[in-house]
Amino acid sequence: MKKTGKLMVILGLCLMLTGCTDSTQKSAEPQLLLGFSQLGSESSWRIGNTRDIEEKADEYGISLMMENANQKQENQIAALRRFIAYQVDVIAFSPIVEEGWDHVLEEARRAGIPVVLVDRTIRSEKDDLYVCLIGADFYQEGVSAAEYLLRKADRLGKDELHIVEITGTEDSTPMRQRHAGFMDRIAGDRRMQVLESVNGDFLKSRGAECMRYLLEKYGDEIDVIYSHNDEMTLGALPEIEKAGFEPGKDMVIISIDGGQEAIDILKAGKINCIVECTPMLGSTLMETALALKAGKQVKKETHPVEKVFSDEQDLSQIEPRGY
Ligand code: GZL
Repeated sequence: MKKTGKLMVILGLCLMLTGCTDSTQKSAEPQLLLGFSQLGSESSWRIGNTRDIEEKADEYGISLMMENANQKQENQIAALRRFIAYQVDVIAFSPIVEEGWDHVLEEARRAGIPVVLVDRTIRSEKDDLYVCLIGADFYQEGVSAAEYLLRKADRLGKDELHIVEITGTEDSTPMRQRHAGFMDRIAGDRRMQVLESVNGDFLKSRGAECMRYLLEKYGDEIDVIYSHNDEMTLGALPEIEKAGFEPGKDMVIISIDGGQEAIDILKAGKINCIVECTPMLGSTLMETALALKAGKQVKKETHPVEKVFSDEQDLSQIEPRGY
């Protein structure tokens, strides 16, 4: 074999080893630059949501600018302005609260950058500030929580159930709609007596504080705790036990999200019902961003299908949760 032939074989082998000849290699050029403002890291749900978005951006070959606002709206607004200045192809964000976005979203509209809402929505007089919403139907989650309680009340044969509610972040979409769905569904059922709603801001530490306050004020009068997310529920449970009560038995515990830690506690019988709220929104977000980049129409709202896990079922079949 001539020298040049040998040289070509060696070169080819080197290229193979470095993967430079890998025909399945992702395109060097990202298909799209996506700016995402994440509201914080307040819960396992949120951390799972961030991880899923990052993983799916990589999978779809999308260049992602991810900024964490650490629970502050002003940080989200600043991030959106940076994405506009950077002239990203698409902006996506999970608005921590529903109001206060008009100015910055007007700026995005004037810059010709489409905006996708992920997880939570906004309230505005204007209806052209964002292209679409990808996220749960929180009102239905509240309804599902209430429907579980109505079935539980039938099974318990109680004439009256005293309910305390630990709500998520004030003025956020999940807080407003999980409250409304639950209260609307129990309205008219004379057995259901709501003692008090307190704000736990979706945080574990605040869930514990709220539970201590409610136990000091109402004690064994409490029959039901309706908590807007697992993080606050995980904070509340030790306080219930410290006060000498058995969660899941002395008090009915209803939670929302469905992360692994809470599901394991549901299986142990200390939580009675968890309404699923999936954080796995990354694939839908990437497909939507690519469609927008290609000038295609997208659906105004996309709600993931969500389950209800409770002590009415065989819980051994629940798949690993991934968050
Ligand atoms: C719901 C999401 C909520 C979760 C909480 O989609 O916005 O925020 O239920 C999280 O765990 O903090």
